[in-house]
Amino acid sequence: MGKTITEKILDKHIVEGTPEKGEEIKIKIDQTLTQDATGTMAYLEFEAIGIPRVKTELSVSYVDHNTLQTDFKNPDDHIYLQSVAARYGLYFSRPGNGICHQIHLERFARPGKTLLGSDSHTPTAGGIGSLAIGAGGLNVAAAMAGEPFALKYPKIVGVKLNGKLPPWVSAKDIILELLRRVDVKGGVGKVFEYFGPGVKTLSIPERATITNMGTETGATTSIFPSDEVTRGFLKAQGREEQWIELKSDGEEYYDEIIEINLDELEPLAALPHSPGNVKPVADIEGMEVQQVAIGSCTNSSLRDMKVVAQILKGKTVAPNLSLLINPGSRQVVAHLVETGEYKYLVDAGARILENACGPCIGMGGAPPSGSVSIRTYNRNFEGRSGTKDAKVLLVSPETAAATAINGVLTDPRKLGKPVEIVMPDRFIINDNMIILPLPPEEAEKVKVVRGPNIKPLPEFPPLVEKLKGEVLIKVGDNITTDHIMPAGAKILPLRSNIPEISKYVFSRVDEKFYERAMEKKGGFVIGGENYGQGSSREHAAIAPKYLGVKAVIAKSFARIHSENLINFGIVPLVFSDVKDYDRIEQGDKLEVDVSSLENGEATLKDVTKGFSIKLKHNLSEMDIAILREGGKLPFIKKNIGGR
Ligand code: MIC
Ligand code: SF4
Repeated sequence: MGKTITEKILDKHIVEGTPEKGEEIKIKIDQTLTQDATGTMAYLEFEAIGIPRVKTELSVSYVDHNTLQTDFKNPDDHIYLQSVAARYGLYFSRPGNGICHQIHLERFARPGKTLLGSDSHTPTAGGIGSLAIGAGGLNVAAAMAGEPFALKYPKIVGVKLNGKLPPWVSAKDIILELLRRVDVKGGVGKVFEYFGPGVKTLSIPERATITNMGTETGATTSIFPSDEVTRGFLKAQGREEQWIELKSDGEEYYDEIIEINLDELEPLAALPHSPGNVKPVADIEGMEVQQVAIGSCTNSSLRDMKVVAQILKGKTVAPNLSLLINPGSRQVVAHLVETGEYKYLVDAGARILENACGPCIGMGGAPPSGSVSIRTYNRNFEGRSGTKDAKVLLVSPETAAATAINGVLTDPRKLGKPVEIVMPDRFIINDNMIILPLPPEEAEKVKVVRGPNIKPLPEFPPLVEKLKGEVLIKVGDNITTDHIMPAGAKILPLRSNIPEISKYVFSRVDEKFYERAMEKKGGFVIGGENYGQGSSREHAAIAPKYLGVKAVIAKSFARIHSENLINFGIVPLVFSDVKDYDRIEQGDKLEVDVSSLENGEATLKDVTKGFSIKLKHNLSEMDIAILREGGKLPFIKKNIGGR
């Protein structure tokens, strides 16, 4: 029987379980990536597992999130990461080299390989035909230790691209169109696999923009075929020998098909505060704008920067706004410098920032109060920019650049004749900011350096059968990990220090949460649909666990967050009847009986109101075993530690 690309890669990597939709399988992981904000924790976990060297084909540690360095904390983390990489056989991409997903695509991602990354936008590598999945740091640490990654065999949605994009419409508009149709949880439990005649019209960075932001649908991952375009990109990166062809055996093998006619697309924008809130730019044109920000792992490739440079050529950034640009990597900058296009950006008055995540994660570049910020990024959750009342719209580089010169939200089609860009046949390859893994004999001698900000991992006891406590907070639908554990310039530097970062749990939603959790000695969280959407940060699980959160009871969960909750011993439970959500309030005293999780159930007694309800869960046998041990670290130590 024929197969899709996803099935071909999954079936080649499967080490446990049966390849049937919805069944739990375990797959071998070929490559891993981490970034610094999740990486310090991931390597502390890897160290705790006790394996002398990574067992993957390739593992890379990137530094791109925490580069503000307002005090010793971030640089200390960087030194820790560099020394850990040297000690355990990893590649280390030095700060300044660029954004992890952009560099991975340029230098390491390979068609047909599996990649697990401690960042939710790891699927960027799907643009080159890699099966790339985002996960919590502990799952990545386990993969580096040679453990397979567990996932539910996904449904495979074929996204058929017909035709060709019209002028001024680009890859970002394709993924915004998909988000418009399926919204922020339409991808849960699914892989979006692209096919059809439109695929060959898209370059690898354009494909990567689409797979990157596929994350915002909640999908397990997104993937493109590996074709002649892929081969050309790999050749231009000096790694043509890594090319293999990957294509689906036919439309009939997809579980569902979504068709997008590229010719019919127009410039789109995701309005505040959700990437799924998509409208045509033409409908909201003329909106006053105070900031334009171009970059992030979604739109910082050479293709995107060249388009922006050509639009800005000979123009000046409008006086009422500020234009911030983060190129994705040094390779991108080197090209822009070589062709003179960098000068177009400088001359136009762009504020060119470091090759890093920057304002995307609130590390500088916060917009003014109550302002509108037009960004090429992938997330516009409330407060993520660092300014609570700012309104962030997500758009293509074309729309952003047109807006930057016009001063108001502008449909780029208004600019007239489309700009032309010339892509190089061969990229400028300079890996001098990537430190290679040391041979084992030398690696063993390396001493890991731990600054004072790097605190040991807290240890958590095994699960008890009856969980008791108060509802500490009740939240609505689509609560993001940015709500649960905010990032930004003040909080991100605390990622290696759980006691400190815990003080900010839910701080943007309810300033009193930390105090209350401490006073009540922990308790429960009640959530709506898609609880924990967004980032892979396991701090959104570890920090609540540290504050004594025992279970989260929600209408449904986002995949990565649910995995993180399990990994740190917080039980993710689901209402059997969603109407029960309305019956429970903050402050209610609850007793949750988890003694029968193995039978697929749990019961909740609301002691305050005097009623009992049934709960369910989506936990596998292994998840339950992990929870019973008190989390994945004690579980792994028991099963593979010291091997
Ligand atoms: C994000 O875009 O939210 C982040 C910051 O890259 C996160 C990872 C993190 O919180 O460190 C992600 O997407 O997983
Ligand atoms: Fe960095 Fe933003 Fe991409 Fe996250 S989404 S990896 S913060 S650029």
